[in-house]
Amino acid sequence: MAKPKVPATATVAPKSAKIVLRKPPECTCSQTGRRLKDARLEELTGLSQDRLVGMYRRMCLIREFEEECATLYRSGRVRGVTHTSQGQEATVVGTTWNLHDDDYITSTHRGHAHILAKGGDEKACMAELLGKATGYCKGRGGSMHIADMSKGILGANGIVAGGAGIAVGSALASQMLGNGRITVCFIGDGALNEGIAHEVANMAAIWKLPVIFLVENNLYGMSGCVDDMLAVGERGFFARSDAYGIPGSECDGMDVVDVFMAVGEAAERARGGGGPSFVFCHTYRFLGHHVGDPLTYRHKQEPGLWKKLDPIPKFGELLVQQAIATEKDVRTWGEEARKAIEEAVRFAEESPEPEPSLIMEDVFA
Ligand SMILES: Cc1ncc(C[n+]2csc(CCOP(=O)(O)OP(=O)(O)O)c2C)c(N)n1
Ligand SMILES: [Mg+2]
Repeated sequence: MAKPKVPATATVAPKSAKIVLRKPPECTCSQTGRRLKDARLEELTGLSQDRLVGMYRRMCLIREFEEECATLYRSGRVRGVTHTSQGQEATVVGTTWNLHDDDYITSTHRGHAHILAKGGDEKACMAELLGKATGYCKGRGGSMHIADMSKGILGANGIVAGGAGIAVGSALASQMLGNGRITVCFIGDGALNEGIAHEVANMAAIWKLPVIFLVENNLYGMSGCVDDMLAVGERGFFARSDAYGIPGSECDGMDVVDVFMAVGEAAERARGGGGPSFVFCHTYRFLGHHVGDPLTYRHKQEPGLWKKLDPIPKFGELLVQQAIATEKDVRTWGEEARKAIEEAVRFAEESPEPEPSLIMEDVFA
């Protein structure tokens, strides 16, 4: 019997697919540039210079982690499938910088950045990717199963939109306990179309739960473009949030300050008993769906256009313009991030393999 023809990877576009060049939005929704004309960054954000610098350094750490992860995967040292998020750092860090240590996040299959941005440990993450006993899941879970309850990180998730159910459960628990903690649910543009996303958005709205649905609109869910996959189209997103009765806002996901401000409003609403919010961030993944994605569905010129908006140099320049840092500081912080990740790789590589006799440990079902 002839073998069925299957594509080498699920992200290969059919030959008939129309490839559209998706430019960054001409008229950006960012409010930050306008507001910054008359204000200092510290006044606008309420963040100290140290916290602003911390934002920049965390974005650098995440970028270096992801670059290293892709290298390790290509050399065969990380196995399985690896999803990286170069380009999305501002969306993630701008969000978590609004959170307290005891607030919660739920993550996705593209979760390294979420975990590191909520204070996760890069060494334990790297060791997990390399399957070592010192990893977050003792080397048994890999990148899509990292959680750290001590940091409010309720877990990465290989089930698209699976985190949404956990996030709403977490927000319900916080409401019942009256502990004042809020939960951010990171969710992709593609994941918005999963059944559970509709179900829990409705629950969050009727119970006024302290949860923020942070939509990372990176334009694609695997090879499917958001405009083809969202019946109301990318611009119709507000029709969706209105339909749930949940306030929605959008922001420039390539601008960490803009994200910080938009999520700040949503966090204030959640902390004040005002219930859930949707924040729709326009961002982009510079690489493919996973490392090794042949990218046949995306116009070749597209990443180059978006890379001009790279959130890391952009924020570095802003810190220099505002005299919060010198160009040398910015370079040094980048180098320090690289060294921290080199150190994490060294730690992971020198760590022991999991002990085979412990294979049944932590197995509950
Ligand atoms: C329930 C479920 N359906 C399908 C998949 C396969 N899958 C993995 S990632 C993905 C796309 C998700 O797209 P999006 O939510 O936009 O996240 P992004 O990859 O862009 O970060 C799909 C369909 C899955 N893992 N789980
Ligand atoms: Mg997506």
